[in-house]
Amino acid sequence: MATQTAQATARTGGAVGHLQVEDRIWLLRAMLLMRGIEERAMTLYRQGKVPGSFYDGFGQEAVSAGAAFAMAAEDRLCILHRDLAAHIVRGVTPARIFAQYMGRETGITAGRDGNVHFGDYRVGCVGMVSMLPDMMLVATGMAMAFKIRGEQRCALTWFGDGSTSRGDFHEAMNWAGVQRLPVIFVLENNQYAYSTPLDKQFAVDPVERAAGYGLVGVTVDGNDAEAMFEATHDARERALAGDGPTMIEAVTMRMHGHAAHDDMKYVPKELVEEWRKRDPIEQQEARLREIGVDVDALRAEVTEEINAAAQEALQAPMPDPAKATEGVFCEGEAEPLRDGQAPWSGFSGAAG
Ligand SMILES: Cc1ncc(C[n+]2csc(CCOP(=O)(O)OP(=O)(O)O)c2C)c(N)n1
Ligand SMILES: [Mg+2]
Repeated sequence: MATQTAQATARTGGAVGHLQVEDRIWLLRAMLLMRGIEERAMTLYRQGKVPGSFYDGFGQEAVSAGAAFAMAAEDRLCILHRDLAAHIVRGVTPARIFAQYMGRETGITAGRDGNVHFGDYRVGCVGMVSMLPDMMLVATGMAMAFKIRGEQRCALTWFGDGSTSRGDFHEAMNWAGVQRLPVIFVLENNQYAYSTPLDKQFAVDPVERAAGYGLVGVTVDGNDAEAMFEATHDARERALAGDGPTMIEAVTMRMHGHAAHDDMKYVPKELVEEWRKRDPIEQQEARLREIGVDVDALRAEVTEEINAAAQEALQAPMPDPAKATEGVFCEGEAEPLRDGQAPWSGFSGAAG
């Protein structure tokens, strides 16, 4: 079976690929928003304003920003716990994200869940469940529906290296391969599943598993947003052409603990320092500075947006406890996922 392993090369100056300058700025913007929102949310968590725990994707921003950016409005996304930039790319506002974290009425789940389990169906996203990697099966199911209905659409889900040890991973890959479904599996290989390093998880290079199910497998520098975009764009083209699913292994590093409570003592400091030099935001900034983009102005704009959004969410009401059981089960006609108005610069038009 066709297996394609491509080590992504750094793209500079816009010489390679489909992205226009404004797209490349949008990618940086989405990553800056993700990092800024998560940093602020961690502070709010420490101040007791975010209940539960707090998970972030510091250092992994390129994986969700780049992949989500390649998907069209009519595509469907299952977004996981380190993929905030995907929500941002789909058009979920920072104020709604902060409100979600703080359990406010104006959050995506209106106070019913916190930092991880949410997805705005209005913009084509399915909220994740905790059992990993069940969203692979959900994405596979959606792709099956697209195939049966003869629709030109694609589903995508992210999942971690830890997920590959579960049966659901193999079931989803197998069915997607057998049916040649229009689905993209983004394996976010961040070196650890909680405290378990890669060499205790699998005995092979994980991308090689794609071939075992008849899928194309691609390894990408997960800290390069543009490489992530290009790999996802190619995978989507294959899917829409009827050439079946792709597994993209995005190689990156979990730079923080598993969640706010974890000091990650088990991770060698040198490893973290090594990856710090490959920060995805710094890489994208350097490229854009090289072509004359005012990155400092963009940073200032993003900071201002985050400040305003946090204030707005802090002033939002808490949900009414009397309504806690509403919206749990479907009442009346089920509302289908919608396409939304993703604010990115129209790249998907070129792809479609
Ligand atoms: C089936 C299942 N087992 C255990 C957990 C608890 N858990 C949540 S995240 C996580 C680590 C997952 O690691 P990985 O898949 O590599 O994703 P990462 O957190 O590194 O992004 C674990 C064990 C779970 N959510 N689901
Ligand atoms: Mg992991």
